[in-house]
Amino acid sequence: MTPVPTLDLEDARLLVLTGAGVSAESGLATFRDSNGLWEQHDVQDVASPEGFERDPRLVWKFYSLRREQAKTVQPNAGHRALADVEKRLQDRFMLVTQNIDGLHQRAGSDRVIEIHGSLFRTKCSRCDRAPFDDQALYLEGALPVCRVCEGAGHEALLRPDIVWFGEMLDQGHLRAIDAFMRRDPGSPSVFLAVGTSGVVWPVAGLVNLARSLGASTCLVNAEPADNTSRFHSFVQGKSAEVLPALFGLNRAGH
Ligand code: BJW
Repeated sequence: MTPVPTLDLEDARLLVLTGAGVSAESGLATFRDSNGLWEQHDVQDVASPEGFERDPRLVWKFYSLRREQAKTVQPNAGHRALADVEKRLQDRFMLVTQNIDGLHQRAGSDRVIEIHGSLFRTKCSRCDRAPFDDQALYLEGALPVCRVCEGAGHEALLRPDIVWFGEMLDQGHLRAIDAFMRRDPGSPSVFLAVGTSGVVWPVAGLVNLARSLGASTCLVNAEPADNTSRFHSFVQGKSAEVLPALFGLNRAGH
């Protein structure tokens, strides 16, 4: 681990972006590391609308197994450090997670935007009824169908409420992030990205927006990310070790 500075958050707003690396120390596989999810699955088969159309059973199996596994693991010290700093900063804090595993909320984070969706919500593949909480596993037997569509004489499968490749992110989420970043112009702000390879857009571009608005930017990652050069500082290390130190939580009194 490289030496870890302590972030000066006095009066500052903090926007944190997390990715799969944050949950790695809880035991969940990342996507692009060796032995990651994309090494075992073709991304177009399990994480695209076309893949779902071709083989919905395969897609439901992939997400049902991840649903099952996410419930058996626990948040780690990195998740807890972020929940702790949120308690200190209150409305000066926002957490944007690309993770769909719910571990931030289980660690106590409230101000969370799940920008790529949630493993624990399901929606209709056809109509625009609101997504609903769902813990069910669809590993065998009939696949779930939308009762609303059925009532209207259409056949439509339910699908995970997850943003797949080629799909738009929620515009309300993007507006909320933009508004948070633009609030109180002139006051200090910090953008911190943790455990993400910086490969997937549009989220990989948030660092550019943050910089254009004058934020100081920091990346914490186990290895250099695709967009490392866009950050003012890079701390190489594991998030469960780096985050508590970065927020000064290892000092006496915390
Ligand atoms: C640790 C660690 C430890 C490990 N501590 N660190 C502009 C340019 C090029 C392409 C595009 C573009 N704009 C849009 C696109 C297309 C596409 C895209 O980005 N493609 C690129 C891959 C080339 N984007 C989209 O389609 C998005 N939609 C969109 O933009 O709509 C408009 C549009 C559509 C089409 C064309 C143009 C515009 C939607 C993206 C949806 C992503 N969904 C996924 C899967 C679903 C969720 C799921 O199944 O879980 O979300 S993809 C997958 O990648 C998942 C993740 O959230 C996401 C990011 O991955 P993440 O979190 O960074 O994980 P890894 O594995 O990549 O990295 C982990 C890192 O952690 C590593 O670096 C490790 O070193 C590190 N690490 N242990 C600290 N202990």
